[in-house]
Amino acid sequence: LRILSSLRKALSEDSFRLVFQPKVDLHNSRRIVGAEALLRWKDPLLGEVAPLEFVPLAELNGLSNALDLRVLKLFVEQQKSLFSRGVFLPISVNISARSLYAANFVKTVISFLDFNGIPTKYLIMEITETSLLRFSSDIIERLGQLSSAGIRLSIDDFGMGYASLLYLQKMNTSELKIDRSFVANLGIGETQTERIVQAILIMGRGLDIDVVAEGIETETQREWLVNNGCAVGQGFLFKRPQERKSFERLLI
Ligand code: G
Ligand code: G
Ligand code: MN
Ligand code: NA
Repeated sequence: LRILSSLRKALSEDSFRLVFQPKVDLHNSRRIVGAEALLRWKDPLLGEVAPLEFVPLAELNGLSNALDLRVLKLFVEQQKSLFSRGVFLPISVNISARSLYAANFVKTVISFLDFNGIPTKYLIMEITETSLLRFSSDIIERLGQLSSAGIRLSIDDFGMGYASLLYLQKMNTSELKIDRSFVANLGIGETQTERIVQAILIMGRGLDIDVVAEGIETETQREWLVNNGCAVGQGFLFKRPQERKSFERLLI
């Protein structure tokens, strides 16, 4: 309860920030091809609160829209700062599926980007696959509107849910992110996991959807992924999520 009232208060203040985990070319991991923005909240009283705590709390209390708009605002600030230095990089944000329940969310996002001069192709929205389970055709249509506007859609934690391939196509999904629980078991003789990941990579090629591996922690995993045709990944092997300043130093 105390967290909830602090969260309500925080949404009207400035105690949120984004950190950025680079997405890299798995053939040449010094090459940064994008980044995932991850929300951090430092409350004056509670200290650092983990997103695994406050994101579900926000969702249960009708605050996910406010939270997502806050994230988009921080995203825009970061992109403006990078653009002004000649760096143009697609950045992914995590969006709560619940935000899409609000009919005006799509319009709000598109006009907010437009107002701030951020071309839509520099925004990737990540939505978890498990949240897609509860999706109605309305929501799929809204996701389709986002992609029609040029915003790229990414299915996070792919492999953990049961996303319909039909939905993936209808929404015009750009990217699938292989859940890190799969990646953790690559290259160590776990043939079942390896076959699943191979199937995801083949499907991605067939449907023209980029496949990104997350949670890469070892060189063995990177090598396996490269040998099986996965071009992009992120994980502690390359970079941990970076504070804004150090993220910018990697790019400029
Ligand atoms: O960054 P960290 O590993 O602590 O993230 C934990 C979880 O919180 C991840 O699953 C991530 O998707 C989620 N998360 C991080 N930032 C955001 C955000 O800005 N919005 C939402 N909805 N979830 C986030
Ligand atoms: O669910 P989502 O993919 O949004 O989760 C992002 C979270 O994963 C971030 O909190 C980030 O800190 C974490 N993460 C990123 N790379 C790695 C990694 O290589 N290993 C582990 N264990 N966690 C990672
Ligand atoms: Mn994510
Ligand atoms: Na994930």
